[in-house]
Amino acid sequence: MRFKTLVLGTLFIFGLLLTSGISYGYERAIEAEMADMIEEPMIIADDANASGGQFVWVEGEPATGGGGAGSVTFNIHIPEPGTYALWGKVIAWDGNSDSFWVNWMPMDSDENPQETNNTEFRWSVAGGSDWHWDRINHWLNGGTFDREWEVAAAGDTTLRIGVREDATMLDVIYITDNLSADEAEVGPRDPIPEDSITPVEPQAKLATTWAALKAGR
Ligand SMILES: [Ca+2]
Ligand SMILES: [Ca+2]
Repeated sequence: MRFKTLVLGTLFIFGLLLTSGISYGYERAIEAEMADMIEEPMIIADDANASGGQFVWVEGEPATGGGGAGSVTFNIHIPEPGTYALWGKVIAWDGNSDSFWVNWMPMDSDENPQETNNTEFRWSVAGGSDWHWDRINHWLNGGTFDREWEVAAAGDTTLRIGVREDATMLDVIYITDNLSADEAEVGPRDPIPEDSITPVEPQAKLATTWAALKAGR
């Protein structure tokens, strides 16, 4: 009886080791509208179908051209070194509203692709007029490939998503160390309370408060 318990216990511990050895299993979702910095003309807009009821974009008709100004920036603490992928929950109506610039520092160079046009940071967003998930890729001149980032040490990182074409919509960013290209296997998801250890106010509310304060002077 004791032997059987010992064997079962040992098997259980081996099982735990195997499971934890495959992957650290880090994942986190962040509302786009919760960005630490929103640079105009990128703005927060309402949509009942968006996670949290809000998303970010440069407002306008998708076929008007333009773009290249505005961004959202996220300060993200990564607790474990590892290799990470990013997914975005997006809407891209057409070929004139289906790209962003993405650089994640310190893994990427801290340049402004809106000025350098460095295709290394060009994200070709999968088309679709309903909210859908798209693995962040780089759209190089020779083809489009899923991106991954090697985080050498735990610590603070800065993710910047810059506007390339107006009207491309971003609802949620999902960070994972599951590098599968299969959406069903990765299971990108909307934020849950556990994602925000320190809850933050949406930027729109901060802006409203600030405007109200100024008006009240
Ligand atoms: Ca395009
Ligand atoms: Ca959202």
